[in-house]
Amino acid sequence: MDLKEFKITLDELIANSDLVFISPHVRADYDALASSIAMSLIVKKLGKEPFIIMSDDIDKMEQGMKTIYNEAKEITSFITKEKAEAMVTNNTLLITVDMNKTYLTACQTFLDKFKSIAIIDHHDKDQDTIITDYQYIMPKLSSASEILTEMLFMSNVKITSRVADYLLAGIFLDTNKFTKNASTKTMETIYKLTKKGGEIARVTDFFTEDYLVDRKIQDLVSKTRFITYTAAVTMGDDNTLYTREELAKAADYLLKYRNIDATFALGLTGEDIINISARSKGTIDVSDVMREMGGGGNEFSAASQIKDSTLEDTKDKLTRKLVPNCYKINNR
Ligand SMILES: [Mn+2]
Repeated sequence: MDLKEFKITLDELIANSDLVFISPHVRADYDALASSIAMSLIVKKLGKEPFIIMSDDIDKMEQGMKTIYNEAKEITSFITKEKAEAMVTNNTLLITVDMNKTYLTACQTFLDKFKSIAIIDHHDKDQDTIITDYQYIMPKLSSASEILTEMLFMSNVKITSRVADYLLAGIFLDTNKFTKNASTKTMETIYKLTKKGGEIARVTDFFTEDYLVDRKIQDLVSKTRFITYTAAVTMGDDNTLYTREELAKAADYLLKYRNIDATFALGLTGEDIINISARSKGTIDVSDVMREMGGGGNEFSAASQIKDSTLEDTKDKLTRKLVPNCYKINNR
């Protein structure tokens, strides 16, 4: 389905609903938050009051995300999943953005209460994808923000310079600073957003790290070992807890080196919980490797979570899965 057709259907769904909720994925990132805000502006333009379901701990968000969240409260409404469940009527529409899996929405436990669900996303579908006829899922596109930018233009919604900044931040994140999976179409979207007053300099400000977090990520980077000539793996120690974002940043950082095709950062994210963040320039499909480790993603960006294992054992297992995958590529 092309976006125009989908948009016509979605506009009808919105018009025929008495309440519209928007759900980004849990542990929202810039792309999820920006696309939720954009979606809410489209709903408003159609004369309905939207609510973005946000059950993440705001205090634990990184600074740039907090800034966007606090500013966006002035132009849209955020509610917790408890409030949403209490408000849901027999004619409520749920629009999920930047995700399509049942376990990634804060409304997982009451999904059956929605009259309709529409999905706007750029991640692959799998057996956990929410079942609905209303889907616009385009795994080739850089980000949900890219899709929502086009939808804002289609809806003639006024895009302020600040909303343009948010959407640019979503694209910036999902394309590793406009370097990965950024098509001509992505560049066109960036151009359109900068014409609306969005500024890359302000966008990079969102991502400015505080010193201690940056040191932690660089420590991880310095522990990198090469499993094959082109695959880099770094592993935290038994005494350091990381956030998934920190692991993702270490993996992103390592990808900048010329000889490296794929990067893997693993570390403890909780008691007996290990996370792996994987990134690729595209030659090694990291989603294949992460699927074998119980996770998923796309060829450029994937992750997995492992319970009841040790860091060493997890690294050994990853290495065993990784070597044949690299071999496959190098002998293609
Ligand atoms: Mn995204």
